[in-house]
Amino acid sequence: MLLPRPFAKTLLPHALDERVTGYLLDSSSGVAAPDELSQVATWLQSALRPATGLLLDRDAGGAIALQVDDLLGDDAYRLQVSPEGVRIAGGSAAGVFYGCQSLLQLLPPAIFRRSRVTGVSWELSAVEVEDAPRFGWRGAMLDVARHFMPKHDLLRFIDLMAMHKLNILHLHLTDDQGWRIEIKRYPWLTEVGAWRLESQVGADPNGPGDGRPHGGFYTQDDIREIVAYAAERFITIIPEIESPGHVQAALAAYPELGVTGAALDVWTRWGVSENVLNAEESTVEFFANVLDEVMDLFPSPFIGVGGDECPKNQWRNDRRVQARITELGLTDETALQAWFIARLNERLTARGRRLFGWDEILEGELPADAVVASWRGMTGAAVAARRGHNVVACPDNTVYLDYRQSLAPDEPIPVAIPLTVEDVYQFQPIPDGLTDDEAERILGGQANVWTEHMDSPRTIDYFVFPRICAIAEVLWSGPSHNFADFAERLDEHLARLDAVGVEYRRSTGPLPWQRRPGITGRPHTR
Ligand code: TNX
Repeated sequence: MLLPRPFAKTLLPHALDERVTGYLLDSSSGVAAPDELSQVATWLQSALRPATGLLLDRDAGGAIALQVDDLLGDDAYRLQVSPEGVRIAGGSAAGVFYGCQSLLQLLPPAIFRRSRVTGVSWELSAVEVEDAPRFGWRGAMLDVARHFMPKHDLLRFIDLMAMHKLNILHLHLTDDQGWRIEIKRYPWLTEVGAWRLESQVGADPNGPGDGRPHGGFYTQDDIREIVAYAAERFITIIPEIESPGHVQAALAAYPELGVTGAALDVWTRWGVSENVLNAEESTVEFFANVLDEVMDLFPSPFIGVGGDECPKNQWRNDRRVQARITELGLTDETALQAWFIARLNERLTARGRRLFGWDEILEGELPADAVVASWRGMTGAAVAARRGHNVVACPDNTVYLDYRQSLAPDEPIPVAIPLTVEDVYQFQPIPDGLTDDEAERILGGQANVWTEHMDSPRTIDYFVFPRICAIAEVLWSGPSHNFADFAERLDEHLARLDAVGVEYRRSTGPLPWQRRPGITGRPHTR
């Protein structure tokens, strides 16, 4: 039996077809899986146990059978529910995992509760679902630099990503306002760089600060734990170490990396600091050494080096930097930035990794293998794809989840333009006008969660949900978007988010998640 609606969705309609008998999960049910799927089986048991109280033992006979089917595409799965039981086949372990996520959605939303729920019958409708993602890069970028997210909360965020079949977590680990990863060779990066005296309040850089110290960092052991936890959920973590701008926290720790050499604080303001790296060989070496430790920790094929928003004033006005430009035979400051990125690229490619950076890295020579994150709209995506680069689409005017969610005066922070659920649902990761070959270079897209104005997991919940549900669906499903259909399924999905305890933004007004009329244009303030 096929689903009554066309399939390829991240959010499943709950009531599928009540006339057909399905399968009841009870104490006789077990999970059966070959060894290669034991990790997924364990995950499924732990997902089903808290609410149901069922053991679902591996040797109980196995009414839930997991298997790999080589005929299916890598991340694809087939999910069958009949009165005899449940069968989940995947093209790979990841595919089986996505099938398990769909299985949870077929159960009553209370399955997502973390404690025993009584009086619920854990019944599954009879279905047959075949599904596969559209894109291989279904991501979220989380900025743990502006506000540190403790490990426990980060693991929870990873679980929420997995629930939405997202598979890439781009972790923004360093910025002007904080350095969040232990680097053994340079301990002051975290001893000094992970802590700031206070934080700017709201959008006004000239207003008073909040007077509260803020900080924190992940030890290398923490990172190993986080990477493993994500891998068990088929999520790759892509670390990002910003350079040559957005580095004031590093300069506070090691002022010799800077142009002026002046003593600096870890920045307490938002925005883009003027303080950038100098162009000495020793500075390149410092950052390459940092990347070495980062590569030891993160198996990801892609390593982020940042490259965005590097103000050039200090370079323009500094004699030593100007002498370096001449010495290196470069034309100007833009070429210097490209030179810096290319030097880091050498260290990454020497270890078989690929450089990943923001679209500013297109402003100059860029190694062919580099992957470009297009954030200033979709222009960078088109340019990069035409030049032969792989692209990740994350245009700020569609998928920036720090942007406000309405024009209402009670939005926590009036950042930029409003982006409603419907707005983000219009996300088209492939820009218009590309040839088929060029379009192939778009790996997918990601939601970007910048945290200047999010100082707790609760606030992050509010900004991220339910907008990320819409982005996850766009990245999983085909190019045709039917918002009305999605909105209906989203309504059902909110019950799941409630059960998990996500403090999403509740809709107001008669047209819950719809675009407010009359709002156009790009943001000018952030
Ligand atoms: C621009 S997007 C930035 C971030 C800010 C964000 C705020 C990008 C590559 N750089 O540093 O946090 O705007 O919306």
